[in-house]
Amino acid sequence: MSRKKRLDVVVVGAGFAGMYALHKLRSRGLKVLVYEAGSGVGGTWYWNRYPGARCDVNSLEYSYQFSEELQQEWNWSERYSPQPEILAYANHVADRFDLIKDIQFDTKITKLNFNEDKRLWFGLTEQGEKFCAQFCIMATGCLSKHNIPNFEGIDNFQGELLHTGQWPHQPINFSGKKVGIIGTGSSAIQSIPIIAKDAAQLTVFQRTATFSIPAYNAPMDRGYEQQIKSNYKEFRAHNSQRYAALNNNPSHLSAMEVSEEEREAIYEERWLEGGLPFLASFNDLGINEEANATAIDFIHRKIKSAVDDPDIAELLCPKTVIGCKRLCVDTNYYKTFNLENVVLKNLNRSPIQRITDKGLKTKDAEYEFDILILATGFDAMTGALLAIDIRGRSNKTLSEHWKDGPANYLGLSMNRFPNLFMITGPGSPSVLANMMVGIEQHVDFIADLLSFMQNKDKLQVEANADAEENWVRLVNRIADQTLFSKGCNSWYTGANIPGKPKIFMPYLGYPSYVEKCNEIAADGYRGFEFF
Ligand code: N01
Repeated sequence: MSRKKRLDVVVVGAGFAGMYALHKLRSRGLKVLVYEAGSGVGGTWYWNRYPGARCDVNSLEYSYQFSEELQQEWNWSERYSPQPEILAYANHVADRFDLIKDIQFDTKITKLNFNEDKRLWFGLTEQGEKFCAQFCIMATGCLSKHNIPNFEGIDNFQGELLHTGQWPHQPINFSGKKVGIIGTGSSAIQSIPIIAKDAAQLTVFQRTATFSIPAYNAPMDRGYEQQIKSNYKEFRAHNSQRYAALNNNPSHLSAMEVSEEEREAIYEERWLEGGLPFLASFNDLGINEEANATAIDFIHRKIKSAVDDPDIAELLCPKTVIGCKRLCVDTNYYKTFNLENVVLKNLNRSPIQRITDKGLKTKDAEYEFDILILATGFDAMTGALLAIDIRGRSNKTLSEHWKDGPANYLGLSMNRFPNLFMITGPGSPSVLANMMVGIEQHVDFIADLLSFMQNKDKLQVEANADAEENWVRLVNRIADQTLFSKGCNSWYTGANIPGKPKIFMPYLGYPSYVEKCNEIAADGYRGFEFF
């Protein structure tokens, strides 16, 4: 039996959250080790290597701000960074801050059990390695457990079966190939136009149409970059005051208080600007169905003007409220359906019955493919955590604790799971804010909490049951005032995974979240219990 490693802090995952947690806590003198399932750093940007993968947040914002030198020295080449460049950035950060020596790659954690007598977490890896640590930081990512739907016959397919979230490291040659893709979320919307350029034929299987805004991606404007860099701190501080911690220029106007012409002009301007700020065109798109319907109408008209075949255009027009599912950002998505080699199939009319050895069979037809791509998303927010057998006090399992949804306090801590913290967990702004900003805020909060404990000679901390219950209620009360939780099956609510409890998971509103965290910390970490 191998010797057990004894650590102050074990971090699970070496994406941007785990990397910063390692850097921060190590700098506080703690013995930290990161376990990472992949062979390199970067998390989501390590796994999602599908063609066209890029960030939908501006490069100058989707980056760390904890080091002024780092943010000054790194130059992004495009407005929205492509996956290889973000991965290169992650590697640069790992080298620059000497992180690799404390990361163990190719290692999946299978068990984490809290021992109440020893007041330590005991862990086990897939390879049978054992370790123990006073604190566990779950930096497992919100979109890291990929979802493979339970299609009958999926193992029979003789061609190449790929998932966008587990893409191979070597390039895939689509040239002259018959390709099928299931799903039309962000991953599909980014990859379809690129694959269509090479494939002999591309068949897209759509169950739910999604709203997508053009990216208008472009080489980085060096003048703009210089302007931001000359005042980076203020730029970041300003963005942190925004609802989603993004520089999205939110409107103070209601869509219902302007004339039709004015509304059209505002939408047109936002459309030409591109990207996620479209949702900030008016201040009530997320809360008022009538206002939301005006944005839907605008985008439907855009889709119909881009797509030649009126039936295909109609099929591509989403029937849900805009924003209910994560808004997509694309380059040439809708126009791709004008290409002769691209076909769109409606799974609502003719659902998939099974995967065959040559392709797939729907209710009405059979298809043959060389390559079949599952762009079917993730068991978001909770999937990666529940994949580990986590047991807290009294041997309580996380799956039991979360049987009705992910109970938590601040998206950081859970009752009966002492000294275990999540970064961008369910209950935090996470995926509905700039992830990089949220990651740094969470890690800083946890680091300060650990220092507080050290100063007070406390060894154990966890959320108390009341704080947890009230927090979940608050997260849902806020979501219920919006259209985010209504009118579609989104991964925000777990509705994309059969059998998963349906509950809105992200906390809406980054600034108010931070305000609450700061108040709680100033009040001696109200809602946490120390032993
Ligand atoms: O996954 P998704 P994704 N039969 O869940 C369909 C982030 N991201 O990987 O909607 C048939 O959005 C499913 O259909 P339906 C971003 O936050 C960011 O694309 O459930 N179809 C849907 O069309 C994003 O939101 C970036 O009816 C099935 C698709 O598969 C998140 O990751 C880029 C099915 C899944 O879409 C997830 O995006 C990429 C079934 N059984 C991703 N099961 C950027 O930064 C699922 N589907 C730009």
